[in-house]
Amino acid sequence: MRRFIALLLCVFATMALAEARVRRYKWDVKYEFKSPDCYKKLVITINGKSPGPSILAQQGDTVVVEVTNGLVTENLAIHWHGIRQIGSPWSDGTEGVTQCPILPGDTFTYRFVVDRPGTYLYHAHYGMQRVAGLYGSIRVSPPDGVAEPFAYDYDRSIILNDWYHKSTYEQAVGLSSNPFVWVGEPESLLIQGKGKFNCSKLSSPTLDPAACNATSPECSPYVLTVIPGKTYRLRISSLTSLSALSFQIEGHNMTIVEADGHYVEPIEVQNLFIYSGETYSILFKTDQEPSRNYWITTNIVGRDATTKTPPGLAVLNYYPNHPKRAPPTNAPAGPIWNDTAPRRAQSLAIKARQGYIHTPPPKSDRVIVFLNTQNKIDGYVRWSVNNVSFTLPHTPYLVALKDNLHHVFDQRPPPDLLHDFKNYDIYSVANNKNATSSNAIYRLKFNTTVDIILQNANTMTVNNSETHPWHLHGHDFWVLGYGTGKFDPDNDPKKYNLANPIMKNTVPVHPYGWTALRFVADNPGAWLFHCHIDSHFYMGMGVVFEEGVDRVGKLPPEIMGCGETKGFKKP
Ligand SMILES: *[C@@H]1O[C@H](CO)[C@@H](O)[C@H](O)[C@H]1NC(C)=O
Ligand SMILES: *[C@@H]1O[C@H](CO)[C@@H](O)[C@H](O)[C@H]1NC(C)=O
Ligand SMILES: *[C@@H]1O[C@H](CO)[C@@H](O)[C@H](O)[C@H]1NC(C)=O
Ligand SMILES: *[C@@H]1O[C@H](CO)[C@@H](O)[C@H](O)[C@H]1NC(C)=O
Ligand SMILES: *[C@@H]1O[C@H](CO)[C@@H](O)[C@H](O)[C@H]1NC(C)=O
Ligand SMILES: *[C@@H]1O[C@H](CO)[C@@H](O)[C@H](O)[C@H]1NC(C)=O
Ligand SMILES: *[C@@H]1O[C@H](CO)[C@@H](O)[C@H](O)[C@H]1NC(C)=O
Ligand SMILES: *[C@@H]1O[C@H](CO)[C@@H](O)[C@H](O)[C@H]1NC(C)=O
Ligand SMILES: [Cu+2]
Repeated sequence: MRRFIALLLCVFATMALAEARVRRYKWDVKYEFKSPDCYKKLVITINGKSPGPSILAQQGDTVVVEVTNGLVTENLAIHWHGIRQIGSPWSDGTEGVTQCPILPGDTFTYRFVVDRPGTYLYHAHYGMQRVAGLYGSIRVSPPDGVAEPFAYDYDRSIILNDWYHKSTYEQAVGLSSNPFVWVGEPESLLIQGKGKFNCSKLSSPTLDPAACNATSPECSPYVLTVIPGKTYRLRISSLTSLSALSFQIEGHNMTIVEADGHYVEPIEVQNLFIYSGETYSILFKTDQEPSRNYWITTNIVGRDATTKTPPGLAVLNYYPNHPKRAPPTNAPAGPIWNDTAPRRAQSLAIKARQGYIHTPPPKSDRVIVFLNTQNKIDGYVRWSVNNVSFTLPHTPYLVALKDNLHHVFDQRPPPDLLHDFKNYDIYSVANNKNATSSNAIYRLKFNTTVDIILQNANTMTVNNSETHPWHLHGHDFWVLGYGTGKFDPDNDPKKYNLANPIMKNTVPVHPYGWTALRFVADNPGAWLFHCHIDSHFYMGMGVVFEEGVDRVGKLPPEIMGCGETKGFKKP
């Protein structure tokens, strides 16, 4: 009897926990020598790992992450990518927008609710710190008893990344120097933190023979072991600092079923294109010849890296074959890097799944057209949006807005549309390369519907336009359409997909094209919207939206301590 009561209590306790669980994490962030692609360099780790620990939670849970900055000589901030931070805008982890940086030696606690099931990410959001390896995944499962619209036997996650041997500092200093020093193509591609750089390529022999060790277990390929005859859900995310990627599993087609936390009307692909900041779930069946292993491969698209960056390789290991046994074939080649047609086709094909469609408001209250250009300011190369290259103020916007510190950032609103947008030739290098830099922001009327048109254009190089993955903090947006060429404000909106648009938090604007988004400004706070290419954002490719800041609750003092914030950090 007593045992029965104990069992009952146990059951009740589990039920209560399932309702509103708190997931606590304690993270020590520090630099360590690591060799993720065989080349040894300083990498930022969380509890000794890069990628860091995965956050596993259920819809409605509260995630509490106590972060201690052990970087000694470097500030820190961590962003929870895809989590909207409803009611907790100060936990978005965007240094300069929602908080002061976490100083070396300090501990900061992020606390937020994961309100939707799906695949999300976290990564550093201070300067170009993400490049140094601080990133990981967040997996939110649906509530108990809520079924997903597809079935699978196993659930796995991988993050794709590009990897540089230059430090974050070398990259950042080069980008902000005159003459400009571009970061170049990455040395390798990592699949779940593992890649392979050809050590023989090092031009000068290093004094330390361990500096690049081709047999280091740290850079043995990532192995995904599978059981034949099963269906796998594979969550694939990209946190590249520059590269757009293609992803293939040799001999296996993939069915896309989720994008950025939203169910997708299933589409079968042999190749998945993925941009920095995006997450996808695909299903694949282990229905191929089981006596061998297969390649999993990722390649750079959109930039000519063919002679510079080798493909990223991992192994699909059919149990019980040996996980180290190399597949008997060559890895499948990636798609042609400069063929944008299949990439546009994938973007257009992704629609919300029937039965899971959130219908967008039929009309918007405001339309903002963002012309993406590369410019020079006083001789320095920058990226601009509507001729404004973004800079962060010393006082985070959230604090400045809430405390009415009007003097800490430019109060003049940046333009919704360039006055000469109609005449702007997106195919030629702009005659006037000058732009202005500013920390001005877009203030949105609370609860209004806003359309954003991302308009791509030529860079400062003749016949060149790049792909930019734009990421919005604090919201998901509807993707209403993609187009080639110049956006036509009179006719293109008539072609918007208002029936079953996918909702996302990151979306590409393709070369010489446009992408139209819609969102409702109903999340009080200050939210960054930026190109997810680290170097592009660092060079000014971003904007900030404010909405309903008067509705934001009392700011926690822990986010203060820089610029003109009045609060002090707790002792
Ligand atoms: C590694 O680089 C060396 C020197 O460039 C080259 O000879 C060799 O073929 C490369 N190995 C591989 C596996 O690419
Ligand atoms: C390279 O790594 C292997 C495997 O860990 C190790 O046995 C070897 O000593 C390393 N070589 C050097 C030069 O450190
Ligand atoms: C994958 O799909 C292609 C068509 O898109 C088809 O030709 C091929 O047979 C499929 N492969 C497998 C393993 O199902
Ligand atoms: C890709 O680039 C090659 C030259 O590098 C060119 O011959 C080819 O026409 C280009 N293809 C596309 C689709 O632009
Ligand atoms: C561009 O900026 C430079 C430096 O501020 C200035 O000297 C030059 O006149 C500007 N050019 C144009 C076309 O505005
Ligand atoms: C961009 O800014 C420069 C300098 O502020 C200005 O002269 C130019 O007219 C602007 N260009 C456009 C397209 O608005
Ligand atoms: C936001 O707007 C919607 C539709 O116009 C309305 O139903 C809702 O009450 C508004 N919410 C707030 C908080 O004002
Ligand atoms: C740029 O593209 C145009 C049109 O395709 C072509 O006529 C021109 O020769 C190209 N210029 C260069 C420098 O490649
Ligand atoms: Cu960009």
